[in-house]
Amino acid sequence: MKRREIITGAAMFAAASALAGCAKITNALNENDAIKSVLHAAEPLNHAVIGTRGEAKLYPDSAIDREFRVNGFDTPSDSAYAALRRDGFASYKLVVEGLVDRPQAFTLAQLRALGSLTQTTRHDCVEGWSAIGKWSGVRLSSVLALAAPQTRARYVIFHCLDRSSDGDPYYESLDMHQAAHPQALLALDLNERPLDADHGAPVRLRVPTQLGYKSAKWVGRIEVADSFKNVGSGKGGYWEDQGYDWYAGI
Ligand SMILES: Nc1nc2c(c(=O)[nH]1)N[C@H]1C(S)=C(S)[C@@H](COP(=O)(O)O)O[C@H]1N2
Ligand SMILES: [Mo]
Repeated sequence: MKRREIITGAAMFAAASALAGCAKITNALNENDAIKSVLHAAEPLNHAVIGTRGEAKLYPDSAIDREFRVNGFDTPSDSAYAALRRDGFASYKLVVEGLVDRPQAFTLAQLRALGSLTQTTRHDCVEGWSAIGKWSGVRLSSVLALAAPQTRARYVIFHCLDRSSDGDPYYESLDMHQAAHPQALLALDLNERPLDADHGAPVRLRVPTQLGYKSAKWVGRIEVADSFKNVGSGKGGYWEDQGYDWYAGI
């Protein structure tokens, strides 16, 4: 836990680049159920061990589930989203703001120009289903680095374009440590095609080291903050506000 507390903000992004350059770390932890259950019994240890250094298993193309299930709230149908959709998201901008030195608003073309990372990983929903998909997009840490998080920054909050049936916006959050994970991806493509609306077009988060609800769809705005206590009911995400675990490590 000490480690997590002392590494914050800008320092994390230097560390992220170093991690991203490392040879692939063993997946033994992910595959060893005995070790996993011990880790789950000790949540702080789990976070420390798997939080950034463990990597989710990568699958071959032959393992891809061609029908990737759709789950969660309804695809946004408000006029703003409908307008974005109508022009193929040409007018969409991903805003990155908050405790950053250089606020950003990226078009999809600009995001794609940042370089593409592809990873075939398994999405695990707490409801008890999984699906393997080939996700491509831009590394979250690359996008954040361009915005230059301030040293006070502790969390990255993802504000989504959809709402619950009660009208509550979907949102999620990662700490700087999780956001720096080399597999944390802002996905633009699923199975080599631009994300369709139901899977979160035009941009969704994919964090294969954490449960499915962390992988926020329809991301409209990324806020870098020192706390998430003033967002939603203050627990760090829509489902966390309903009592789900914030860390949600797999
Ligand atoms: N914005 C938003 N993101 C979301 C959700 C949602 O309802 N709204 N549902 C989450 C849950 S519980 C799961 S399992 C996955 C489902 O993603 P999929 O529809 O691509 O399978 O999205 C996650 N991200
Ligand atoms: Mo889920």
